[in-house]
Amino acid sequence: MSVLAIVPAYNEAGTIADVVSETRAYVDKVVVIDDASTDDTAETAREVADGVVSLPKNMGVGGAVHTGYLVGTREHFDVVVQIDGDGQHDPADIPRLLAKVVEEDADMVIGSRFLNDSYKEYSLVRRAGIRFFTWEVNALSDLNITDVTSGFRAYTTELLADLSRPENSHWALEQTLEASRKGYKIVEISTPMPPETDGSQFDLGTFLKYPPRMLKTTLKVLLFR
Ligand SMILES: Nc1nc2c(ncn2[C@@H]2O[C@H](COP(=O)(O)OP(=O)(O)OP(=O)(O)O)[C@@H](O)[C@H]2O)c(=O)[nH]1
Ligand SMILES: [Mg+2]
Repeated sequence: MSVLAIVPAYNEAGTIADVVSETRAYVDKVVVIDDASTDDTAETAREVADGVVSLPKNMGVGGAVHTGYLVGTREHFDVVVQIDGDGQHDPADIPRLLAKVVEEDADMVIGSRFLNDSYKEYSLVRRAGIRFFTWEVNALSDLNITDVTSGFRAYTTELLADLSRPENSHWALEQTLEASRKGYKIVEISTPMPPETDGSQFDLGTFLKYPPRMLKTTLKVLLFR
């Protein structure tokens, strides 16, 4: 089984080298998707990664990971692992993600922070948001997952080739719902995931913008996919 790891990174110069070198131990190739970072992320990544795709402008996490999926499908890997460049995901958990693909024929494996105590370290607002999105996806599909917003995942490229281009926001909800409705097997494993201490993107403004954007994404999947 050939495995590509993709690492979305936006201004992660401080962590990207460690993430890449630790990830390399578990996969065949590591490609960093530099989302038009304004710091030294791209330069640092070029020293350690097997490949770096530098996007011409900032596309957001959805655009960055979708670029990585294209690398995986075009280079004919069997599986793509997605791991954040900020160090919140532990590369040592990658073998357990891959084991689900091999042993249980899963097409998507999600690393969940709700199957261990990590979630308790997140703010109540953030926890409520994640729980709500997860509830929504479970209600609209036959899934019973716990952490739909997790960015620590493994996929077969067969599934990735069948996914539509995601919105830049709510990519996780969108792709999970779409894959489930298309009949792919989606499972979770427990992965510790401490919250970002170095400035989170989540503030009250982000939280307020979520409901309308999420409704749009959900309706799109339900009506057109
Ligand atoms: N915030 C942000 N992250 C991006 C972007 N493009 C790629 N990324 C990367 O996508 C990954 C996930 O983004 P994070 O901002 O850490 O999202 P998160 O882990 O859900 O949220 P935090 O708990 O705040 O870290 C990180 O590796 C980022 O560097 C972008 O435009 N904005
Ligand atoms: Mg993060």
